[in-house]
Amino acid sequence: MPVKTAYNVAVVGATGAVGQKIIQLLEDKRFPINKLKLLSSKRSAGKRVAFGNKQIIVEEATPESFAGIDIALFSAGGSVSKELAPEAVKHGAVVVDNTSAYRMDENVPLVVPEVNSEDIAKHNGIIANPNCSTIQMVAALKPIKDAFGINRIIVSTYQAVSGAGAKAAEELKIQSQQYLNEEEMVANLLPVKGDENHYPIAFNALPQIDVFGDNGYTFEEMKMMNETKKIMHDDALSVAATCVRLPFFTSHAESVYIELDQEDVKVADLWEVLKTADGVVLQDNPAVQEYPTPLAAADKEEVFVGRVRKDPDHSKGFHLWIVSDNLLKGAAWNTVQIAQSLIKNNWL
Ligand code: NAP
Ligand code: 3JN
Repeated sequence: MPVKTAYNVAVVGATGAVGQKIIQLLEDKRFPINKLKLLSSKRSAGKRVAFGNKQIIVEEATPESFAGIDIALFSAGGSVSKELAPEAVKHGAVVVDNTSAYRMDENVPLVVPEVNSEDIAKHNGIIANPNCSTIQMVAALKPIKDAFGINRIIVSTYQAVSGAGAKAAEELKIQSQQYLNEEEMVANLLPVKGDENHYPIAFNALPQIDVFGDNGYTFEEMKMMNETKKIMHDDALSVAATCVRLPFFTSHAESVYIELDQEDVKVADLWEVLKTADGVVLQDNPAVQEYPTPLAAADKEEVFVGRVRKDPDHSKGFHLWIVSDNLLKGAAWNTVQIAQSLIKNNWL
C-alpha cells in the first residue's frame, strides 16, 4: 500500500476555545492535511472558519461525519466524546480526546509526549489528552523523577478562568467592570455551572474547580491525582492536590512540593535536569527577580519552571513553581503533538 503523506483530519468542537487553538496549530505547524473537517453542535453548523487562505464551513457532528477520516481531534466535552469517539473509531479514525471521558480507561493511553510518548503505540483507536493542570506538572516533574526518584507530590494550583471556557472569561470581565463601578457583582457561572451556588471570581479566589466528590476533593483535584499516577506509571506515588481558580485569563500556575527518593540532591542538580528537559524552560534567578508568570507564559508552548528551593527542614523536599498556557500545552498543543507523533512513528 502506498504510504500516505497527507491525512483527513476532523476537529470536533471546532468553534470552542480549545478547538480554535487546535485549528491554529494545525495551520502554524503545517500539519500534513489532505482534508480538514470542522465539526460542532447544530448551533454552529454553517459558520465559516478560516484555515490558511480557505474558508471551511462548520458541520454538525454526527456518526457519519467520520467516514474517510484518519485522525479525529475531540474537544467538545465528555458526553460528545462518549457518543462519537467510538463512531469515529468504527470508521477507521484514530481519536485524540481532550476530555476526561476515557482518561482513566485502562485500554486508553493517557499521554504527554515529552513524558510517555511510547504509550501512544498501545492505542486501540483512542488516545486521551490529560487535564491541563496535570500536563504541565508531569512535564516538569518526570525528568526529575527519572534522575532522583519522586515518592510524594503536593500541589496547589492557581488556575486561569479560560480553563472554565469562554463564558467564564466573559464573566470575569463583566464582574471586574461592576466592581470598579462600585456595582454589585453578578455571578452566574463559577465555580461550576452545574453546581448550586455561584460566587464572584473578580478580585477573588475560589477553592473549587469542578464539583466535589464524597472524599472532600473536587473532580479537578482527583483528576490531577489519578492522571499523574497513570502517566508516570507509578501507582505508589503519593499525590495530593488543591485546585484554585484565580481572576486572570490565561495560563495555570502551580506551587508544587516534591519529596525525592535520593538524599543529598541540590537545587543546582534540579536546575541541570530542568535545563535540558524536553518542552521545559527554566526561569529561576531570584537575584534578578526571574521567575515564570501566567501573563508571560500566555501563547507559549513550553512549560516554565522557577522558584526551585530546598525544604530547609526536610533534606529530600523541594518546592517548585510551574506555569504554562492552559489552552496550548494544557490542551491544544499536547493534542497536536500526539497527532504528530502518530504520523511520525507510523502508529496510526
Ligand atoms: P467551549 O469553548 O465551550 O467549546 C465547546 C465546543 O464543543 C464548541 O465547538 C461546541 O460547538 C462544541 N459542542 C458542544 N456540544 C456539542 C455537541 N453536542 N456536538 C458537537 N459539538 C458540540 O469549550 P472549550 O473550553 O473549548 O472546552 C471543550 C472541552 O474540551 C471541555 O468540555 C473539556 O472536556 C475539554 N477541555 C480540556 C482541557 C484539558 O485540560 N485538556 C482544557 C479545556 C477543555 P457549538 O459552537 O456548536 O456550541
Ligand atoms: O477548569 C480548568 O481549568 C480545566 C478544565 C477542564 C475541563 C473542563 C470541562 C470538562 C475538563 C477536563 O479537561 O478535565 C472537562 C472534562 O472533560 O471532564
